[in-house]
Amino acid sequence: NGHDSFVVWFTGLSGSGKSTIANLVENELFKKGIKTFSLDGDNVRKGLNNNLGFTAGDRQENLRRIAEVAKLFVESGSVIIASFISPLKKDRELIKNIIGEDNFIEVFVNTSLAECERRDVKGLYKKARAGEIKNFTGIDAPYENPANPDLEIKTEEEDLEDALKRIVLHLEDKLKI
Ligand code: GGZ
Repeated sequence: NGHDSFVVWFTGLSGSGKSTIANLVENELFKKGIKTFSLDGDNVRKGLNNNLGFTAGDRQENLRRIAEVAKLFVESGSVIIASFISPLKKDRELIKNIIGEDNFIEVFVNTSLAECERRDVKGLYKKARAGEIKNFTGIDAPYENPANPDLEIKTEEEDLEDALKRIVLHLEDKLKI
């Protein structure tokens, strides 16, 4: 049962590398003639969800709306690449139920908190440690590791190119190409 529209959902800590990997995947699919559309904090939290913050309730509503939007895109025939921390199991279950299990590919970008904090690309961990940002995932808000992701990328152990190949192979299988 081949699919030509589905959602690839990247979950992982802030700074884990979700967006970097998502962009590479999008580029690879583009080369194969598959047009994708990306959803991430940059285009969603500034617009559709600009009334939401980072409490547990706001995150759930953020993710619920994104899942509903992704579902609409899937109905229109698109491949969606979504990159959100999506820290809680129950919220990821909700997302999967909205989108539909058959159309949902969960990719866990597993970078340890220690490594994300060491990289601290945007300086957010430093601010969270200083108490300047509250409810920061990994510091004073939880991240629950996915138990059974479709794919898991350990960025500290696996070469980025190898990880990319693994994801693309999985998607090619799904796309029957
Ligand atoms: C986590 C936060 C927070 C708090 C601002 N906790 O690395 P970034 O900057 O660019 O990506 C993070 C983004 C997380 O938004 P999501 O919509 O992916 O989160 S969730 O799925 O939990 O709804 C980070 C920034 O927003 N950011 N404050 N307190 N990340």
